[in-house]
Amino acid sequence: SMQTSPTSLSFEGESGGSNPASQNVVITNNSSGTLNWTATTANDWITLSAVSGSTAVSGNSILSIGAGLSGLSAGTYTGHVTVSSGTPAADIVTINLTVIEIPPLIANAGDPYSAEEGEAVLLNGSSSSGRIALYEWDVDDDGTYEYSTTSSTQSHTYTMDGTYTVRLRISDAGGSTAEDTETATISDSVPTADFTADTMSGTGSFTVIFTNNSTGYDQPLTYEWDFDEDGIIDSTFENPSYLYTVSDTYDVALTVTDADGSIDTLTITNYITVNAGIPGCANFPVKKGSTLYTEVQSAYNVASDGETIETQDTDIYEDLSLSRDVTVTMLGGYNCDYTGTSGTTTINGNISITTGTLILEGIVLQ
Ligand SMILES: [Ca+2]
Ligand SMILES: [Ca+2]
Ligand SMILES: [Ca+2]
Ligand SMILES: [Ca+2]
Repeated sequence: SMQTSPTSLSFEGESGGSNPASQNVVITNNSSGTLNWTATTANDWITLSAVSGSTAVSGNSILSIGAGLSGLSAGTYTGHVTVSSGTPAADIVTINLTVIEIPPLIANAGDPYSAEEGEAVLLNGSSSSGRIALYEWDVDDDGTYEYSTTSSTQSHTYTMDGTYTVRLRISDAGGSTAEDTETATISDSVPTADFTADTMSGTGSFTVIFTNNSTGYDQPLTYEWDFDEDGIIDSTFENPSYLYTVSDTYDVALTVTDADGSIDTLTITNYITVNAGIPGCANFPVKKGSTLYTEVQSAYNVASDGETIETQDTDIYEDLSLSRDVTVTMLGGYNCDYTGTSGTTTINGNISITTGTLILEGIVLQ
């Protein structure tokens, strides 16, 4: 007798797509003579590798069965293959075919995008549908696609503010395409003003060195400093220094402007405190000849060889750089009007001498 196995096969494919792989049935000869068989089907979408064959005693033959999708719309189909050996018994192989509708190719470039220049935007084409093989993004709709990817999302960073049209083009494996556009609104970045000072309080007169810590995307930044809260700009340097001479507390304000005109201002109230030198004294703790100075360095710079610099009985916060070929005497501890001495002067700071001579009396170096 003859045996055909299996007795049913199932196929699946996409409408208009490529045919599914063929599957085999095995025809086994269990009789005592050569088996001559025929294979027939009434279904024109079923293909057979052979319509007849001979199978030796105890041997078997392979019949390959396929399903052709051409012309078939989406749905389920059932057909049959009849394997007959001429004897009354015939084997029936049931063929099941499911044809899936291919979803149409529809591009969706996502929802409106918004970000600040310099920030990454995640372009999202995941709401597109169809058998998508490729996503291409033209981030500024100039006809040149910046990205080509199999992923439905793509990160992009706009370097300039503005309103852009983003175009998504999707393709399937067969080369069909669909497109969609979306708007990307990219805002201008604003700088952040920030600064510190090397010292925030002192006595008499002293110099404060300010350090800019502002940040901004639109470089370069420009700087406007007001050290004494009078509304008048005192410096446009990035890291300026300022000599305070009048006892008071001072707000310090830094306004930064970025390359395309965005502005930020930081005002730190009561940032710098200047304490009076000797109570009741004007803040001129240094005197040379008949001239009063707020700083030792200023007096030294114009001192002649053999001259004397007088300083008041107070703390002076100052670094000194002595590099002139002169011998200068510094006398400390003077009272308000320099009519006599009442103590010592304390110099808080570094003194470097590269040439010349400095003679100190009544001076304490901290
Ligand atoms: Ca482009
Ligand atoms: Ca900008
Ligand atoms: Ca800006
Ligand atoms: Ca000012």
